Amino acid sequence: MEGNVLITAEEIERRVKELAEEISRDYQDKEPLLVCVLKGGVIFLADLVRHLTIPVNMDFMAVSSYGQSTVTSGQVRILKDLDTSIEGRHVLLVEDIVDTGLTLSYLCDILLARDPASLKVCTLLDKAARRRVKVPVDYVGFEVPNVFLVGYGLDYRERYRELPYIARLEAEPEEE
Ligand code: PRP
Ligand code: 7HP
Repeated sequence: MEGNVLITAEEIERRVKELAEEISRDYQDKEPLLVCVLKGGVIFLADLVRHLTIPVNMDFMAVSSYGQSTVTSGQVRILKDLDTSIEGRHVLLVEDIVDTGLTLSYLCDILLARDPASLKVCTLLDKAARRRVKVPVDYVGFEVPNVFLVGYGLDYRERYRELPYIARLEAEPEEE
């Protein structure tokens, strides 16, 4: 995969630090709840929080839209809900990638119905060319082209999440 690197580990680290500085400024004295979307978002969250200079809480949600495929089914299922109530909380949703926007749109609807004090979205990668629904994204690490990516949390059939960089998947598979 090393020949297909799109974003290096050093570039990711630099950008994650910048995002953390921005978030720390914006959420001063708000003790936000960072909601991470498993599994892909976990690597980004883990690096992001270690550069924050404010206290935060964390909780996790798991949803599934892609299954074993590289194309979205358009259907989102909750596999694991939050442990905590978000009513009155400043919630920051942390994602690895926004692609069609279907997952995020569904998640925002669910979370907004629970009356948070605010809801914002932070994504490491934004594949805007593939967007099918309009979704608000407040913090973006990198805009990425319309190719299938792996690494730094992103998988293809549960592989490659552990790569420290983001790469284009070699021999992109046929759509299923
Ligand atoms: C990926 C990613 C986002 C979603 C984005 O999750 O982490 O949650 O797809 O795609 P969309 O904007 O087209 O909805 P996936 O369902 O692959 O689960 P994973 O994080 O466990 O790999
Ligand atoms: C989901 C996803 N997972 C891995 N690589 C990509 O490029 C992706 N887009 N949406």
